[in-house]
Amino acid sequence: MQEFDKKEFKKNVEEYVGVFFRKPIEEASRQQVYQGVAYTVKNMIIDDWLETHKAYEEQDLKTVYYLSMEFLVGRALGNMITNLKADTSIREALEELGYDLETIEDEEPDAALGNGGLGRLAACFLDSLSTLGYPAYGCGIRYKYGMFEQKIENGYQVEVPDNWLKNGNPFEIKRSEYATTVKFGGYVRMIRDEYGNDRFVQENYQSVRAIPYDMPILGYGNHVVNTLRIWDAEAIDTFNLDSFDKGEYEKAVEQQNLARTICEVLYPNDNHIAGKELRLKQQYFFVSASIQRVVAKYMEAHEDIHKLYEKVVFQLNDTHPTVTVPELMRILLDDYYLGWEEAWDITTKACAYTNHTIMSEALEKWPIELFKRLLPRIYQIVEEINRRFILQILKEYSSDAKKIEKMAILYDGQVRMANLAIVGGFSVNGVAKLHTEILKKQELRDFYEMFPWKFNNKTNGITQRRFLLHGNPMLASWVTGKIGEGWITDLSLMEKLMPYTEDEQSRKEFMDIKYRNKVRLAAYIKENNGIAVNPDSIFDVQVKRLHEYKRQLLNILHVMHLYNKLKDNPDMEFYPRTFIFGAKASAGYERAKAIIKLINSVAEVINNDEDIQDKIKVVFIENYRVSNAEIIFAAADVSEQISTASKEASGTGNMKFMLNGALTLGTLDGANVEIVEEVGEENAFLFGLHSDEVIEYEQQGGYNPRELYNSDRDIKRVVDQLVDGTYSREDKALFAPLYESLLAGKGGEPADRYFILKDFRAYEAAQEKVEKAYRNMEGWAKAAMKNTAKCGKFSSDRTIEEYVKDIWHLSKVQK
Ligand code: CJB
Repeated sequence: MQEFDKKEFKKNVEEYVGVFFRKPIEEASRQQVYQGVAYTVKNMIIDDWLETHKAYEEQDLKTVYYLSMEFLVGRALGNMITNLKADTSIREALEELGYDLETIEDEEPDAALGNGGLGRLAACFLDSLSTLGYPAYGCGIRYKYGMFEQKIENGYQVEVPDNWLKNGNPFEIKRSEYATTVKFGGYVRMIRDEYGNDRFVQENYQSVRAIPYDMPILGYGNHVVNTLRIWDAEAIDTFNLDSFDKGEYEKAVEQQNLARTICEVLYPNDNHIAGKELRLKQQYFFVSASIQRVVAKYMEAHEDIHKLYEKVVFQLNDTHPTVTVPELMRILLDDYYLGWEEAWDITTKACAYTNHTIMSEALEKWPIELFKRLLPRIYQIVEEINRRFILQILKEYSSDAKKIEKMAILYDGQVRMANLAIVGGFSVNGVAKLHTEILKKQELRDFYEMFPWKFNNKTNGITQRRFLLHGNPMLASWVTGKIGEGWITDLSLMEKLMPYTEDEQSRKEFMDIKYRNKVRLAAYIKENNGIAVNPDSIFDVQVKRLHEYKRQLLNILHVMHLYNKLKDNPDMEFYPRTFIFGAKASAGYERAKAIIKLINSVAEVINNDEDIQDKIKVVFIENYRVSNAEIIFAAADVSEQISTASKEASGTGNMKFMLNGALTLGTLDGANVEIVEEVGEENAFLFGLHSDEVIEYEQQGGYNPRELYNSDRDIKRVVDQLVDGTYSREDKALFAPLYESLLAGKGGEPADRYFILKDFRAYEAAQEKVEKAYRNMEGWAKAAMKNTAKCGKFSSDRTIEEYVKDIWHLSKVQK
């Protein structure tokens, strides 16, 4: 990139607006100006993008292909400006044009091609890969509709389609020259080729054209631009034949429909598998297109397919892209005519798998009938992988039938994707220390015993470029003022802030910034929710997907309990609190949706009760997403990380809060364990059952919440308030499903499966400690600053360096 030239920049914006909208800039809408700015910024990085790829080719560097159904990248413009280090100059240029940068940024829809943590992690990883200068592609799907937009109507979640492409996407480039064909269905026939070899060919299939769109992923200040390649489907044009019979015509129509539906919408499930046929089509579609292109590109520059793994590594983001294993085998066997052993050697050296959850409802299993019908050749290959693997089990464990039952890839009419991913790759990693230990000792124990060398931990991380530099500019410049700007690319340097925790003036500055960020969030809440909140109150925040295991219900039951106490005892000591929630529930997840309604109903009652004099406010922020997350993290005092121990594989929101100086109130789950290790127990609030206790109860079929309910008046009171109309005057049965989930369970599921009542008193006690700690402002300020100072480990830069060293073995590009 050349030096920034303000005049040139403004001229370009005006020209783009003119060319696209035939308007002088003074008459253009804000959206049109945004488009002009976006194209201008894209223009600024195009040369770097080209040169990066040229350098990769010249240096013949190994590349990681991060295969993921989700990339929750959010908005691109602000991120690019940040990473171009052009924030100040572009801000100035825009001001001269009569706009402020934030207003223009707000015109961009979030690219919400993901549900939550898993998709956002993929986006942070791409940012780090570019910033560190490693060759990488993100490979995914260009969903026409991303994560739905959430509206709250009368307290209920309503899902609105997210038509993020309606104004086009200025940052993408359609690469029709790399289109490939992906085949579904039909049958497999064996033929004998001219050399007398048996070959398998798929016949009578339906196919779609996969078209890649590339989006640039800019490194911070280093001119490295990697690519997020997302695939769209187009129909293969079979209608241009001169004539066709009935069968051909129907097939052409079916192919059109297939192409239309595949990339239509992201499944809005988090930690839960819906098992829909279309989802398997999506998986194979983007995997097949990606792998075909990767192999073709490799062969353009190399002779020997046997060495593919020296230049290529596929990271499977959860089991969703596991068909990578048989697809690569298919290409090697059927297109390159390799023998099974050779093909298997290459495949198992090229694939690596990340596990993101132990929730059983998230374990992907496909009915064999469906899998075979949709992917007949792939199924054959999976069968052979399974056959050989079972022989291996038999060899190592002779006749231990239990081993086969647990480890087989095909079992009980199902294809078990995790087992396939483990067997078909060289690495299996969990996403936090505790999670990896649980995988090794419990969930994947048999596999760990058989392949101990494959298992490793990679504790998640987040990018400080988005979640501090961009999201919290006041704190970012304060940090830079104290310790210089090295932290932007080396977060471990934040440790240098430690001495300032002892300095009164610095603490004052730090808390003053927190206050101003609370004012910013209060303004957002006022504008979006119409609720006035007091920035002097404690901002206690739980933002994440709505899931029973994340226990938003524990949080709101505790709010109900506090309200009861205040009503009983209006003069009790009480530090004003604002409880802030933000969460989307999967569209079909009834209990999760009932919890959203409950939070809003509780908010309605409490926020309008003059008796309690605004001591408690409850706010549910509509449509929680990457762009408003940045504002929320910056303003938080308390970070609620209260999942049932063992259930949250890592969590990454916890890290974003820490970075922004919030104190964790949490269980010993996921990465909370490591956060507390870094910052010290005295600077966090821990409570609740430990993971081994939870696992032990689970092995006994649960515990008896009724005993607790009957013996603890306060618990009984809040639980009863779910069904006595306190929060649902118009319909007492509204929250009955939640009441029942706590006391009765359903369909073999234990009562209070997530130990909400069991942990209630411990949570209450921890909350009391929070209040006490906050009253000591100096102590709180010190602890908050320590959180920021000790967050170095949680940069995704650190995580990526570990993946590179232990799994991917990449070299940095020389530029
Ligand atoms: N995760 O977001 C999802 N979706 C899933 O289907 C499974 C797991 C989350 O992945 C994050 C990134 O690794 C973790 O931090 C989080 O604990 C996990 O729930």
